[in-house]
Amino acid sequence: MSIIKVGIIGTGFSAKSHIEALRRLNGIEVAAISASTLEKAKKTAEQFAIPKFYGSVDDLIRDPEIDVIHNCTPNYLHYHINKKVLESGKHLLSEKPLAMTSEESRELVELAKSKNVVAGVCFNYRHYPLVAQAKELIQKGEYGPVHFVHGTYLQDWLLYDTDYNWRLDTKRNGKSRAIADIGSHWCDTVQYVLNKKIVEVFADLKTVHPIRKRPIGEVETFKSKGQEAFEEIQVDSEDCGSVMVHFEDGTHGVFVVSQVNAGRKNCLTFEIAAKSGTLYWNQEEPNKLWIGRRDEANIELVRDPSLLSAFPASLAHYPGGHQEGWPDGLKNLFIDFYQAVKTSPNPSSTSFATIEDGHHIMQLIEAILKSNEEKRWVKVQTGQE
Ligand code: SOE
Repeated sequence: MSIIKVGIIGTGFSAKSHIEALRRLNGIEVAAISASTLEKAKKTAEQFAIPKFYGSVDDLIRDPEIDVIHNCTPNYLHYHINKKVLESGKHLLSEKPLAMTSEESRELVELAKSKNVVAGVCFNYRHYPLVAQAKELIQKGEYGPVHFVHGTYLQDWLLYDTDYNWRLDTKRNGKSRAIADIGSHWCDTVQYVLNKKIVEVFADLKTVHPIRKRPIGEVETFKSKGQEAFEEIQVDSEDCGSVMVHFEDGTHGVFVVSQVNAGRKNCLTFEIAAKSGTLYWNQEEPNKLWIGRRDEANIELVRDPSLLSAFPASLAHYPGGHQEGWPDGLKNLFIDFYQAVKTSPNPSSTSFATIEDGHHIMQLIEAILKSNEEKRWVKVQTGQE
C-alpha cells in the first residue's frame, strides 16, 4: 500500500475533525466522502477539496480505491454502516458508540475477526502524551499500587432547555446520552491508564430538562440556534449523573458526568491515588500532569517529548513548549491506527481503542443504565458474553 486512501462517511463536527487530522498525516489521502444526500456530500467535498463525493454509503464502500473508512455518522447509523464496511473487507475506524446495543457490537467484533481487518473506535483521549506518561508511571508501579480513582467529564453545551441536537433524540442517539457520549471517554481513558477493566457499577443519573424546546431544523453538536421557532419534546436520556465503579483488581473509583455544568466546556479529568503519589490530568490543560506527594513537594510534569519516556520525540510532531490540543490527540490516534493498517494483517501498534474495547464500553453503558434503573450494583458483562 503506497498512499492509503480514506473515505469519510458524514459531514458533521466529527467528520470535519477527522478530515483535518488526517490531512496532517503523511501517506494518507482523504479520497472520498459520502453523506445522506449528494448535495450535502458535494458541499463538504468542495469545502475541503475532497476529490470524490457520494450520496450513498454503499457507493462509497463499493469504491475500489478506498482502503479505510471512517464512520462519522449519528449513533443510530453506526452499527449498520460498520457492518457493511467490515463485510466489504475494508479497514474501519468508527466514531463511538460502535452500535446501539452490545448484541450488535458483539456481532461486529466477530465479523472484524473473520475478515482480519483493522477495526478501531475513536476514543481519542488515550492519545495525549501525558496520558501515555501517566499510564507508564502506573504500569511501572512508580508510585505503588492504586488505592482510589475519581474524575469528571463535564460540559455545558446542553445547559439550557433551548439547547438541542440529535443526541437528545433517543431514536438517533440511543438510550444513554451523557454517559454514552462523554462518560464512555472517561471510562476508556482511565481503563487504558490503569490497564484494568471496570467490572461492576452503581449509577445515579438525572435528566435535568425532561422537556426541551427543539428548534425547527437541524442543529450541529456544540452549536446553539438562539430564539427561533421551536417545538417542545420529551427527553428521556440523562443530562448528568454519578457512577461508582469497581475495577477488575478490586480498585474502587467514582466519576461524574454532566452536559449542563455552566462554564465547563470539555472538562475530562482523572485523579489516580496510588500508595506514594497521586496523578491528576485535565483535558483542558492537557500538557501538564500533576503528581501529588505527601512528604515531598508536588511535581508538575510538562509535555516535553525529549524528557517523556512514554511519548518520546520520535512520536511527537512538536517539541516541548509548543502546546498540543484536542486536534493533536485525534491526529495521534490516527498515527497509531494507520501504523496498524500499514502493518496489517499483523498490526504492530495497538494503543488505539480496538473494536473489542468498543464492545466492552457498550456492555459497560448497559450495566450503568441497568444499575440506575434498579438502584443497585450491577456486574458488567465481559468479553464475548
Ligand atoms: C459532544 O459531547 C462531544 O463532541 C462528544 O461527542 C465527543 O466524543 C467529545 O470528545 C467532545 O464532545
